[in-house]
Amino acid sequence: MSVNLFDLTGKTALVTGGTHGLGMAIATGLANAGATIIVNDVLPEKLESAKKEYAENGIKVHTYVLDVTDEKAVEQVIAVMEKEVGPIDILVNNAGIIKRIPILEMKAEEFRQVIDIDLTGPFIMSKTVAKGMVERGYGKIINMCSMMSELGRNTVSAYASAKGGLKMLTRSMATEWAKYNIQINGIGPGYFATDQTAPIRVDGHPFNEFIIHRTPAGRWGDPEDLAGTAVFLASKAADFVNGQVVYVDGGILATIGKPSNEN
Ligand code: GCO
Repeated sequence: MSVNLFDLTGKTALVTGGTHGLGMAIATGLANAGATIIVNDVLPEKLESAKKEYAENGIKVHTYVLDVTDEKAVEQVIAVMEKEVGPIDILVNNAGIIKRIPILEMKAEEFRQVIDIDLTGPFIMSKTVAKGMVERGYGKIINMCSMMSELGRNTVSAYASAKGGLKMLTRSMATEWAKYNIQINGIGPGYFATDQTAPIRVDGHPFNEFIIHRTPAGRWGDPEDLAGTAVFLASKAADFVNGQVVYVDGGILATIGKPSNEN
């Protein structure tokens, strides 16, 4: 009998910040592959509107208010999630913020806030959820890295530092936890059409033109472009893949780019 390597039926996935954008697209992909979905956010109202949006697409999600940087709350709420919904088999560390401020103008507190949410949050979430995964001898952790895990850009120093660190945290988790049959990998999106990039994506904005020209695929990513990679990394098909970051970037990291007069 052939086995569907990508079937997530019977698995429970927690997607942090899965109330919009890339997180929602990933959670939708995991749900369509059979997973039961839990999402968290710090704002109850965002959870309410997300629940409705998922339901419109035929997906029932379990929602919990949780700040991924609050270690005590994470321990308490993960215990409640696992009691009410079931053991978390798949953790997607997606919740994150960005602050676009030149280094010379950025306050240390602003830098710390980005590192706290984008890097320390995944550390806290992973070490808490991994305890159960170790006991069960099974787990999948997917860390939302970025092409900023590899390259810098003006004004995003804190975000790039966090995402570079998240790549190395991914490798460190794989080093320590692979022996428990836990696979920990990252997804590195290129430039995607989301609320987070809306300010730099408006028609006529120089950065919009730059990205379209700099990306070999010639377009911004659509959040749905990420679902397949997330399902792959969450599935049996990736049981021997560990510590990797899969870049879903339209080819941007493959090239130094081309002159403005070349197609
Ligand atoms: C920016 C963008 C990037 C992308 C993404 C790229 O300001 O450069 O927001 O950070 O969102 O992270 O992988």
